[in-house]
Amino acid sequence: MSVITTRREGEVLVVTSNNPPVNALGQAVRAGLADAMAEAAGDDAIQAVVICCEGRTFFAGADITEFGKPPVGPSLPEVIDAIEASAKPVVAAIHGTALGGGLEVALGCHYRIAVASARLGLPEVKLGILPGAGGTQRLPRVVGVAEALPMIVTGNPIPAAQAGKIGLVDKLVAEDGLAESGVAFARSVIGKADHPVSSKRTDKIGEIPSDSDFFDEFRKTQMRRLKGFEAPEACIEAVKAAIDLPYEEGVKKERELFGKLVTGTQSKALRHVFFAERAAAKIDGIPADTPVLPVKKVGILGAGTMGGGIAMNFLTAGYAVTILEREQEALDRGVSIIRKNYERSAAKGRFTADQVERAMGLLTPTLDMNDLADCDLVIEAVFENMDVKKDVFRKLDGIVKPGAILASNTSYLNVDEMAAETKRPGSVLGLHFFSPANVMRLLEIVRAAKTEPAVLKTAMDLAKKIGKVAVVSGVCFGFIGNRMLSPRQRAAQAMLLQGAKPWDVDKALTDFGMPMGPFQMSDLAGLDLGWDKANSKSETIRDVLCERDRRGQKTGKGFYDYDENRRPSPSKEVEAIIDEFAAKSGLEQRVFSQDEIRERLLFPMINEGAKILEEGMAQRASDIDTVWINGYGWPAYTGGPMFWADTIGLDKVVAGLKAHAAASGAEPDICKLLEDKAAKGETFN
Ligand code: 3H9
Repeated sequence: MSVITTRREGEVLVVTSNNPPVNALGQAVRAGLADAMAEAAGDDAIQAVVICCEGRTFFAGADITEFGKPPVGPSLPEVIDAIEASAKPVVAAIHGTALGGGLEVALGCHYRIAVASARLGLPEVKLGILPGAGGTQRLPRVVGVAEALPMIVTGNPIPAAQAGKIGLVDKLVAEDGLAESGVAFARSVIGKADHPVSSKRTDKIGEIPSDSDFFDEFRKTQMRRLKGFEAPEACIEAVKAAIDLPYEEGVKKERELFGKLVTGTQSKALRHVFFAERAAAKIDGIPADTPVLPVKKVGILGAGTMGGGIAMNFLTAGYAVTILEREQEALDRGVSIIRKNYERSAAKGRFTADQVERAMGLLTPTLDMNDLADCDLVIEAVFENMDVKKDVFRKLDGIVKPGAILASNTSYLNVDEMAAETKRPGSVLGLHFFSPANVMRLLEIVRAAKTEPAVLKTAMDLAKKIGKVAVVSGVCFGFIGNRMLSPRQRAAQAMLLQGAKPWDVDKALTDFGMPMGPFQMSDLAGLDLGWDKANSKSETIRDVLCERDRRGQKTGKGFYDYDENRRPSPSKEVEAIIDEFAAKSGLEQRVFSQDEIRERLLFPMINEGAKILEEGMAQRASDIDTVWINGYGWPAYTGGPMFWADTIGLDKVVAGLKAHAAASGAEPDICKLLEDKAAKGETFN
């Protein structure tokens, strides 16, 4: 059956798209829409057209899988121009999400109606491009620059009600019977003398001149978050063109900018990220009909920063949560921090007061482990020590109802050993949240040797419900993310002994786009994490820093000195300590270029990623990219560590690893998978 069908409702032609899963505007859909417009034009009995979609959503945009392939007409801009040029009014009837090219189709229509649950947006920027089918020119004309700019530059969609307020949607209609509402709306406008044409509107476009402070102010508030991304600035340029140029020339500018971005590395990388996140949700080796187990009530052990953050994820999503601590004081403190976090979010407008109370109303604090008996899932976030964890699992197994899932939030330890303490190893797995757990999007789901498929699938389903991007990892020390940190940390330390300064090392990574470098990260985490004061032998730089009470941000100094606003500056004292160690090491001192530092830090991570892949600890290379982008702030516009390695060439990575090893007089420890792929000219993704 054709993806586009038409039917007549009296004098109205109803054009319906049925292209699951998201009605992407692939070639067949575009051709079908063009044919439908021709049908409407050629039939005198037709006086109006309604465009709507079957399934879960209105058009969710251009078909991203077609990017990079030879174009097959009609193009989306041609189809939208044909809709807009129709002498008969065209109504877009929107449900689900009208995104990207989908919203551009709606903007080409003369009228837009939507159900209240619909959302509308131009998310192209998140794919490293900009709206390329007239969106940057039509949206500012329809809603004004002040509303259009943030939608185009941030890519965040807006709810239908807001779209109604700003004039993007003409009417909000009932959730049921959308096509019928479309027909009724179409009939109501048939007699009008003329119909609004987005590209010809001039009423709102002149409100903000292109040289006004508005753009600089906008850059100041928004662009820090978007640092390093090429597309946002191009979006601004396109919107300015909408103000300064006639429509046709503005469109030309938009297309020129689109063409440049879509063929660039950043867009390729961001498209990879889009598909990588979706691929990560697929679990290898489990039957398609594996059931999802019911989860209504969640137990959390530990009301500290981690436990509290984990609890918030479930509370926000509407799950009942019982949180357990050993002491009343710690429990009270944990609960009050959760409330404060919610209230802070409410103050920023992210929650209503009602939502805060609803979430807090779902929380039951307790000191008695027996209160976890009827939970469907219990996550422990207790002290990171195997004996403590084993004890917790033994106890939980005796208390929590049979069939319930028991999970550890460990960031390094062996989940198989914990599972072995229970009589239900099939129901045990790792759920590794990243701090702050209520904010960070990543969740590593650790698949233990005996974890049952249904338990894994349930965890993946829950992850989606609480808004996480989940990645499955096998059991290995540090799983995917933290395991790759270790070689980076070793490389950073080694460079200190050869003449590099902590701030030079960190800068190489922040310039690359990471939120912080290895030494800034150590200072944030605390240098005394795992440091044993009683047995300290002043053998490492860290020992000496800790002994001098330079334990990181919390003591006001670590590798850096910090002012009262926690702003770091290089420290003479640290430099002297490092010089002393460097002199003792007998290693030759030299200057490192920023390029070399970056390679020495990042190539060993790629090598470790390849080992993780070779051992089957990650299901696919793109999962590793997803972990690093969502858990550690690896710049998405490079596609993640493995995609980045592909773009620079695996042979170059191998050669770099060999050269770095030779320079330190060490044997290179290069993963065979990496070496083989490099030799064959292959890539990871
Ligand atoms: C654009 O429009 C450019 C134009 O301005 C200019 C052109 C000239 N194409 O996310 P889900 C697949 S750029 C192809 O899990 P949800 C997705 O890979 C586009 N495939 O569902 C997945 O496949 P699989 C601007 C797509 O319910 C399946 O659909 N638009 C596309 O959680 C289900 O996806 C966007 O950037 C696509 N456009 O969320 C919107 N979209 O089952 C991108 C999805 O094999 N899409 N797929 O893994 C989304 O944000 C979400 O998919 C959406 C649904 C919110 C719609």
